[in-house]
Amino acid sequence: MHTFYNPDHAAHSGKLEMFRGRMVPCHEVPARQDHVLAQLRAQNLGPLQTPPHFEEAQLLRVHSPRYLQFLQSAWAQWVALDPANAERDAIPSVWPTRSFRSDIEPDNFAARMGLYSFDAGTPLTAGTWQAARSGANCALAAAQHIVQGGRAAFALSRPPGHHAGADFFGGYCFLNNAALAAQFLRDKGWERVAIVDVDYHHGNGTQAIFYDRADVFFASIHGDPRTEYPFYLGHADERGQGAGAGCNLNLPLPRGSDYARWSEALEVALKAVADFGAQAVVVSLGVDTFAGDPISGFSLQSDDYLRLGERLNAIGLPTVLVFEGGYAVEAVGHNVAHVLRAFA
Ligand code: Q9C
Ligand code: ZN
Repeated sequence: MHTFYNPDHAAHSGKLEMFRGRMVPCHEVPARQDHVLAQLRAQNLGPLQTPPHFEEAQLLRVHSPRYLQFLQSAWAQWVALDPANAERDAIPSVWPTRSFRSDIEPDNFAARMGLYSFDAGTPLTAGTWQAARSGANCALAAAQHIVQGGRAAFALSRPPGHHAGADFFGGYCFLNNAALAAQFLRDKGWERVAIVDVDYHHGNGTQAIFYDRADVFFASIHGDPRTEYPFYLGHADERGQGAGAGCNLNLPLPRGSDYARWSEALEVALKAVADFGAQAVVVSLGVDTFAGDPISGFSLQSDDYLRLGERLNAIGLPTVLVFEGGYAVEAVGHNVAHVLRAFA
């Protein structure tokens, strides 16, 4: 498996996230990617490369101009408010919920943070833009790799992406790497692309980006949003709208689900992908479905990731795998390596 890893990922290293009225250490830490890279090296799982630079125009295929403008200038504006801010991350604390306007971009920095986000668990740091930008390059490079005839490629992107929408961050995500990869494939002439999201959490950002489109199918297996983050999207009755009706498939499962139950949902998702007639697949590969994950509720075992890799390979389509969540930091390396090893 050809892997594109993010050389700049550690530039994004949030300090604290809001949890039950306190600030606690961030779960989404640089060591996550370091452990994956170490395992890929130790197990000789194929060539490892840093990605080339892709034009901003490629990001604009998925994200709005004003959101990208905000993200890349946010840290400088945060520090301009108070030089002492250089020592603390920027975290939103006010949001426009129902009945508020989102068409007018406020001048106030905190207000703009809230306009472009949906939780207080995703700190924006000095290096967030640099890291997210290079992470997106990884996803685009992996997509380019299969466009050029490769069977599969892995984007070891960090920070993750699937909670980020066209114009918002949250859930530790800023740029939607999987969506960027899928859109890249579309732009290179692949007519029908499927995204299979196996992260523990529903990929609300990816779903929203493609919800009214017939050319990109989105299937997701995740903790039931009635009890699990991101709570407000990911129900089974969300099937797509307009031209995209029927092109969205959510398979929520209860906390505690094991591989026997989870893999039944995987079969349903892969059957739908085949029925859709996908020509390529993008996998949002979160391994926070692992039993040992500190913030999630499924009970997959390390060996189950071998089954997952075999099953994804058996689809037989060109495949881009994009790293998403997984917070049992050391096990993340082994579990991702299992998927890639079994795929290859
Ligand atoms: N305070 C991904 O796996 N926080 N994002 C949960 C704990 C958000 C997970 C609540 C979890 C986001 C990419
Ligand atoms: Zn997740």
